[in-house]
Amino acid sequence: ALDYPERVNCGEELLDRTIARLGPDRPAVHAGGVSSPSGERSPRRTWTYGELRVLVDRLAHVLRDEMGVVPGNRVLLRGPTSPYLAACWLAVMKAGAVAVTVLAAQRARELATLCRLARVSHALCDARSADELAQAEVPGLRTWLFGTGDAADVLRLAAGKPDLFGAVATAADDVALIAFTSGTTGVPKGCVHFHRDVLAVADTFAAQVLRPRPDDVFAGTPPLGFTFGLGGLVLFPLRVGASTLLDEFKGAAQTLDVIAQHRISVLFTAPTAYRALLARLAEGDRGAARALSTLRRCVSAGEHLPAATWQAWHARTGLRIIDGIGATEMLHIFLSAADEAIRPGCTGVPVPGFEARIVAEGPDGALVPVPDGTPGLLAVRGPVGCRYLADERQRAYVREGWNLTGDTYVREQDGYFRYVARADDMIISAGYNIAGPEVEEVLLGHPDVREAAVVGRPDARRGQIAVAHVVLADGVPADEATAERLRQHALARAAPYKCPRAFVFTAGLPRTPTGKLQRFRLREGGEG
Ligand code: 3SK
Repeated sequence: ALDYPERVNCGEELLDRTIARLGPDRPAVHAGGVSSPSGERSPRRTWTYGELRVLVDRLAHVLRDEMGVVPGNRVLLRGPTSPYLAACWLAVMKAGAVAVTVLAAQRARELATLCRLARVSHALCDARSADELAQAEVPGLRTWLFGTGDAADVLRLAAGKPDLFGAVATAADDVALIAFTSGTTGVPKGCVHFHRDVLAVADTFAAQVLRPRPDDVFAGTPPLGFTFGLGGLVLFPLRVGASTLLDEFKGAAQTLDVIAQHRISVLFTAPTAYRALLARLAEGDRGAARALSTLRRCVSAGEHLPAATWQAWHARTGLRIIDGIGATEMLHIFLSAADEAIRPGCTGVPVPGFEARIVAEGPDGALVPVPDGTPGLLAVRGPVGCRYLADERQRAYVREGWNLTGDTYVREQDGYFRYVARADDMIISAGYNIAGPEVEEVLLGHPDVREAAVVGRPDARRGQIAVAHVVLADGVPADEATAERLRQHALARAAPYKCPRAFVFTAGLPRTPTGKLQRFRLREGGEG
């Protein structure tokens, strides 16, 4: 059982306690070594745990003494992934304030809404992301920038501050973090998480499924404003004294290069990125294959990982991807499996500390468990859970003590949980229920297919028909012959009623800034 003391500060736990156990001289954070399209590499730099603590503690002094932040104040954190953004996050924790994490991709109008909902009083913002925040014109917001290089730069101010800051003795259930989710559409919801929640995700999924080591080097593509990235790139490595690359990189070529440069051993990314890496490896790039030799753990979340992608990655690299489902409401991953316990195509089993079951709504509105093998709503409970910031939707998410994540799942007889679809994404065609992800999985098994999304389109005769939006592999013609090949491929592997009745070839699929597929845009007729 997770038993945290009544007073615990997660920033202090992640930094000071780790230093107390392993000393200050281990590498903590790396940056740089990322090559631009012109081939120039950004300079590399590493901060030890001791150096990171000095930076964080000085920033905590700036927060308190210059910015006037008091415990409980909500501080917006905004910027591309960087050691400074992570240091600001840790400083906010140690100062006893509340980090309101947003994505660098969020626009002024969205930022204004988030600041209003979270009652943000202060902001710490990377100079590269400052314009949009200024345009948000948040009343009363006190914004401080880092990375300007001028006298008011928070980093300059920090340089003049003492090296040590006594962390505020927060209660285990004081609010540490507000993370926003709008799912794939809709009005944003602020998810409140406590200091103990931050530690709990590191002590459950990370400690018991991922099992990182102090000599691991972490990297990944999810931004720190997405709790998938915050956990994978900050909380999990620091909790065990490992090091982490905090820099921006994207696309298969940069990812492979970064893995090779920094000898990355733990990778966090999404299914789409694994497929893009596979496509790159298939081009026969020998250097690319060698680059992966340091990897020992690969984590996939953010979207369902099709068995075809898992198998292809395993066949190419020998590595077994650790799939997981998480949610901003739950802070991080709650169903997963590692090593020999992995069953490709199934997400896994409840992470130790969590319970999960499949339920349906009974006639009286109460939740009733459904038998194994039957699709139903995924319900989960554990050491973390959903606490929306003043939002009616709390009552729909947490029912009878269970968190209803909005996913349709099946629990197999052996206790493994298999993803079916988002509950509101089922396609109903001529009375049949079709789960888009199941058909996508079939299509992704065809070598001509790079990405696939299957959604419903209104149809006078059938109510809806399944339409496959497909990104083809390089060089495959987008023509009727290809559509026919894919149709035959699907017909040979899935019941005819599930097979797409139309194919749309597209250059890319619409995604949220956190990489989730926006099915509603495809349903509305939008493409990549
Ligand atoms: O939303 C998700 O998909 C997710 C996955 C893993 C960890 C955290 C999150 C929010």
